[in-house]
Amino acid sequence: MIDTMEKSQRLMELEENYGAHNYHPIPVVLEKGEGVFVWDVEGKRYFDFLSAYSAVNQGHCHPRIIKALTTQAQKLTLTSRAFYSSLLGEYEKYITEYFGYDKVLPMNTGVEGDETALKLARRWAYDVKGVPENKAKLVFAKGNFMGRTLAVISASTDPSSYKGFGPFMPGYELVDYNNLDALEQSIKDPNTAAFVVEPIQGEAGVIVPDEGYLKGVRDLCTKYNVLFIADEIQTGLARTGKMLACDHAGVKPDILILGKALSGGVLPVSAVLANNEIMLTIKAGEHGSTYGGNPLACAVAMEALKVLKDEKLAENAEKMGIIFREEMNKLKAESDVITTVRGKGLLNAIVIKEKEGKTAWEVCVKLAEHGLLAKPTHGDIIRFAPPLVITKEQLMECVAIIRKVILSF
Ligand code: IF1
Repeated sequence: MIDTMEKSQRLMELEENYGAHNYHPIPVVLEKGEGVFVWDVEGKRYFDFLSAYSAVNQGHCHPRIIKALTTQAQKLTLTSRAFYSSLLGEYEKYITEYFGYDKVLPMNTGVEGDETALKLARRWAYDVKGVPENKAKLVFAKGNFMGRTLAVISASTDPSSYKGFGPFMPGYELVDYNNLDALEQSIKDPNTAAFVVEPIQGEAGVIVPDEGYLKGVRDLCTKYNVLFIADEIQTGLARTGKMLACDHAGVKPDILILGKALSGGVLPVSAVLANNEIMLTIKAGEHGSTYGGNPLACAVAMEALKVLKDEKLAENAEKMGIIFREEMNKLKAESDVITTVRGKGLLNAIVIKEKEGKTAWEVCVKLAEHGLLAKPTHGDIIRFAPPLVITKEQLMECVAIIRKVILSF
């Protein structure tokens, strides 16, 4: 036992000594994953309730997605966009029909998807809406999280994202999330290109807006000829109980950004979807990426999308989410450690009340000891987002673990 614990210790020290210190992980060293489970280097098994921040919605190492990956990897992995490839067009047809848009622009990481959408919005504002050069305004909701590049941290209200990285991008305006009056005040400015919003704010702590908010956003954006851009990188792809979180409200964004689970956690694949009026404003040579739309990504993304539908993962997320929140609310009634339970589908969070100096971090460390991995955000919030393939029996086992840990505080 001591011998094996030493293995974890040694590997954590390696990261500490040779890696940048831009993360503070839970002290668990993982080496294998399958479905809802991951195993550490000592062979201990855990339920994964983070799912790599919702990138492994389809479950770890999904056999169909891995097969698509390995088959394609032996054939052709990268051509660059200097040439056509045999899979790109097929993938583009598949994903645009899947989500109902004219065109897709393939990128890799989520933040590149966001950057692409911002560039498209500015270009559309100049070429289509007629905004004077360099005057386009982009509007964001406070509490947003879109990743780590300078363009998106320029819109952040979280000091841990932006502090010490200025100067920031001009032409931005921030409005309160979930506030339609504030949005209208901002976007009625005729120079407004777009409003960018997460349908449910993830990093902010799984903040679900009021019923009617997204419908209101859609209507206001239409009224003022402003693009409605939805960042569904975390909320999309069945996570919240529908294919897209916007589907709950029955609204369609002008630009849809996807990432994370678009590859089932296999490699970075993101996509920006829009209709021709917007997408065709960017011409050859004006935007791109070496790896964007590579054959490997095309093969994997198509299979990852097929798995979501074939395995009815949105339906399962919806059902399991209802049970999970019900159980967490029961627990909340029994323990004053939990102050709030919220979420949609299998994107959920509980808020932990600090008790005798015990914090959400310590709850997560104890959960890990009991075989369940989750990570705190903003000090007192714990996000619970298991792979969507979780069964009711597994979910109830996890509820029992969470119960035991919470009641021990
Ligand atoms: C990290 C949180 C999740 C995102 C939305 C774009 C991106 C993300 C809505 C960028 C990324 C991540 C990245 C991860 C932590 C994380 C996160 F805790 F910050 F809030 F998922 F819950 N839009 N989210 O959530 O995508 O460029 O990273 O592929 O370690 O920074 P990316």
